[in-house]
Amino acid sequence: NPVQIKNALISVYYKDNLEPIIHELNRLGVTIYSTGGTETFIRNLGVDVVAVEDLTSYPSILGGRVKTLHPKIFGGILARRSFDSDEQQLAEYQIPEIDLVIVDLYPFEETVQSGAGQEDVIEKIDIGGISLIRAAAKNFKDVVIVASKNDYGVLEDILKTQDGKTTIDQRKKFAHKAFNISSNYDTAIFQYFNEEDPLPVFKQSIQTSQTLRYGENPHQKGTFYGNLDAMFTKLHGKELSYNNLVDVDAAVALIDEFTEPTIAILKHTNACGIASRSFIKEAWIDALACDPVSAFGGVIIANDEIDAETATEISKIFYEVLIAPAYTDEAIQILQSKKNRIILIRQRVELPARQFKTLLNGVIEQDKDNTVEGPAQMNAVTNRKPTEVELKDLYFANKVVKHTKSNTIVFAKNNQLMSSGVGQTSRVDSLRQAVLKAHSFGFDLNGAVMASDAFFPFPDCVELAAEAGITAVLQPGGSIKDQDSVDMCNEKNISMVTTGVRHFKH
Ligand code: 93A
Repeated sequence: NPVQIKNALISVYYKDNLEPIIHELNRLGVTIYSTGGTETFIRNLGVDVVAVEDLTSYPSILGGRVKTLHPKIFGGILARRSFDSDEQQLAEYQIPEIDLVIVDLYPFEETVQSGAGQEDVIEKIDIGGISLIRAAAKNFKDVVIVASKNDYGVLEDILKTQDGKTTIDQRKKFAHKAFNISSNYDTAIFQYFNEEDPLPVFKQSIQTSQTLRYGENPHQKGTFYGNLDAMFTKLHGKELSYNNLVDVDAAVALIDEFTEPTIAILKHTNACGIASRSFIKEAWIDALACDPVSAFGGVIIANDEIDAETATEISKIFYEVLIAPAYTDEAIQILQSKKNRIILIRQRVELPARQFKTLLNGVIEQDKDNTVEGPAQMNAVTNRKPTEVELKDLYFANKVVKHTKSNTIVFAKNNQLMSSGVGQTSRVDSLRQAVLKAHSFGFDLNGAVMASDAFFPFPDCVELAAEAGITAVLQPGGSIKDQDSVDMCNEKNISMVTTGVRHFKH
């Protein structure tokens, strides 16, 4: 049911870009009601405007704190056009139906960020404007609400192409945006007063949010709280989904462990391929070789510039998201020629040091696992000590194991992931899975190394690993049966280091 706009109420803080809308409304013969500064702005454009004071027969009082808060305004916005009783009351009290509301709120956040004092900040808590937004959005069946200067363009288009008529879908969409704006606005006010919050980083990050297409599955609603624009510049593709975000988070954490040119491919937060090489193209080729089947539809992350040659190679497979610190112009051209892929440039920003998860009737929070083991933690416990080459691979494998779902076993060789067993309910199952996977993709595990995220409860893991060709093992240690595993290594003449640091990832 298209609704024709006949009366509009306009009250905006920033007047820029309003002019074309005023001219359109004027062309359509719409009566415009407006508040002080906005009214002057419109009058100066040579367009007729009715002051809200003339409608309410009340002046703006208390230095502007009360200007639109009046039944003659709110009645005209909230009246249900399909209710005879509402219509009768409008007539009785001589209230005009207002079917378009344009509001741009007092800039509360900007004022806080400018370092203004409390008195100035308090004055920027918009009361009338936020009420206008809520009222108009509530009555979206009959009213159009434009709640931010960012939407003037959309409104202008509608006015131009639909001659002042709007559809219910359009009005509902505006209402949806309006409630997003009002909830963000109130969150910002809450955060300003919330002095006891011990989590300043999150306090900031939840001030902006974006509704996701859906949550983990299409029947689940989802929202991201935070400012993705501060972390990524999107060169191409649709919006990141809930699952993309989860994977991108895992990808960023993983890649930051590596300094030499490295590419990782992730599926469901686990690396299904990763390699460090002298050149990024080689890193890609060897990361993909690990498991080209799982790589399909994955999230790819690089820690070095993507050049044209690498872009050509990457474009041969279907992926969901590609993240890199930079791309050559030619690489961008190549990558953008493929549809349905999200391409992001990552900016380095400081990330929160703590993480949260809701569970039961509360929330748990903890420090992020920011520990990386160095030479001081590498404690060789077997007769045979790891060689230089094995030690290098153990460092590599340990970084991957840290970012893989428990229980996990990682096999690596020459700075390349061979395979991993992820998220199994027993460690020995993870190991079997890793052996099977490595063989199915043609890897020879002879001379490869193994890392485990937690200790071996029994010697079976090292026994099977040695039989598969593994020559060096890394694990935190700490089992009462540690010695059994050490003895097994000695029997098989392989080396083992314990680090004392467990890397569970549930
Ligand atoms: O101080 S208020 O909360 N009281 C009100 O009744 C009211 N009505 C609109 N602020 C109010 N507004 C806000 O005034 C609008 O949200 C807008 O930001 C601003 C526009 O004022 P002017 O037209 O005088 O420049």
